[in-house]
Amino acid sequence: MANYFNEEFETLPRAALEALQLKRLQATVARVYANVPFYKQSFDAAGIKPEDIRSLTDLQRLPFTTKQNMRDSYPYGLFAAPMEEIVRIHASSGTTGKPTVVGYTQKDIETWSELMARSFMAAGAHKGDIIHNAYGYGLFTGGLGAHYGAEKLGASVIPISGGNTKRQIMIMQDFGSTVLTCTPSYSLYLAEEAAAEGVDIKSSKLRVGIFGAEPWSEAMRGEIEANLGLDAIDIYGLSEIMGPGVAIECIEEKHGLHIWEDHFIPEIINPETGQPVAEGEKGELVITTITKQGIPLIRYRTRDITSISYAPCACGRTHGRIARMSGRSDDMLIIRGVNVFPSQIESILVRIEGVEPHYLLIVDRKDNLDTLEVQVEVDERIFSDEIKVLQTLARRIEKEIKDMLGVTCTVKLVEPKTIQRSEGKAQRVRDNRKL
Ligand code: DLL
Repeated sequence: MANYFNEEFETLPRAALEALQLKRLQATVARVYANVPFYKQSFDAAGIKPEDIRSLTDLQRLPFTTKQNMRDSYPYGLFAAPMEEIVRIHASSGTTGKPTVVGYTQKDIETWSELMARSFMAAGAHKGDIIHNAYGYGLFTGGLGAHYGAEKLGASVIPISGGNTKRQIMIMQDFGSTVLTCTPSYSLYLAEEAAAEGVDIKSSKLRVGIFGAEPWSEAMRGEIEANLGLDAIDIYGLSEIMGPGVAIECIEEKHGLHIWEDHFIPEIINPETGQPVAEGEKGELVITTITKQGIPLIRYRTRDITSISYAPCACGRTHGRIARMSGRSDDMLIIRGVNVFPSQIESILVRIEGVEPHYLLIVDRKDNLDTLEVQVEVDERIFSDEIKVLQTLARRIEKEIKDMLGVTCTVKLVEPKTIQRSEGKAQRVRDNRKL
């Protein structure tokens, strides 16, 4: 028998769950129509009124919401609650210079904490655990999201955040951490550093790892479990929808991530046509939030590729399961847990004198850490300059990218016309990571 944080809601029979979804959807649609001019305009343009939503399938009549829509209403335009009600603001990467901003009311923070607490329980964590939270604290939702959830669960949380790996290893051993939360790639890096320090992390008290915020694979799960000696659980989420804890695997099955359907309605669509695909078929995940107050989103295009299954699960939870994310329908990269769009790098490059708009991003993974090389053409004049001038320019670009995007890279300046031109869509990225 599984351990639930909220047994009633986690195991609601599907008919009751769907009835609850419809009620909450109707309330959300009415609220955004009344409070957010963007939704009023887009529903009016589609010729649909809140009263027209009479069944869950009517949801499909509503227009999608995209990251671009969020960008157009930067920073607070899509908020449905007055600023006095907003107690927290987070942000994630936008496609160009400006981030995507989200706001939470007190109630939103409570909901998020509960969903993270549920996620912890589903992953096999419980009160009494010592949770080593190495997700970054800050505008990124990982750190604080897991933190509040761990407290709600009643566990002891160590707010270690990211970085300073040697210290992490010491603290983990000395404090007796039983649960590790971080990106999957960082867990492997931790294991490797521990080994280099002569620490046998496998014989530590760690029992469960809750890993997400970037794509990983079954092969990586095997490697993490072998190197760290724990159960590795996949957790999914995105800032726009809430942060971590939108969906999680249960430890009983480790097969698909339960998406908390009493708060979110998932759809899987064909990213080209926008039409729903059949159960079990791959497509883009679209999520509608049905309890959020700060920034409810209707049919948000996550760009993440997965499939969904409503088959009963051994853990007893009735919420559908999404498959491990298998890619994205856009060009967003996740480099050491930081979301990066090539267009963001481009917008930095084009502002720099002497730099041509021809570039290539080479992503790799060395010793379990992501690396990014930015190759960019410079004009003839600069290229024939002294090496020192070129080096100074390269360092300057690296710094601007680090300052603006938070990602470390090496910049390689190349001769004009050396980056391959393409006849169709430019190939800006070479991702050599094998997950
Ligand atoms: O990454 C929230 C999060 C924090 C999730 C901690 C899990 C753990 P964002 O920074 O907005 O939010 O990035 C969201 O990251 O659309 C996916 O492309 C990717 N992503 C998140 N979790 C997974 C996962 C957080 N388990 C974007 N597998 C999403 C694959 C994931 N990709």
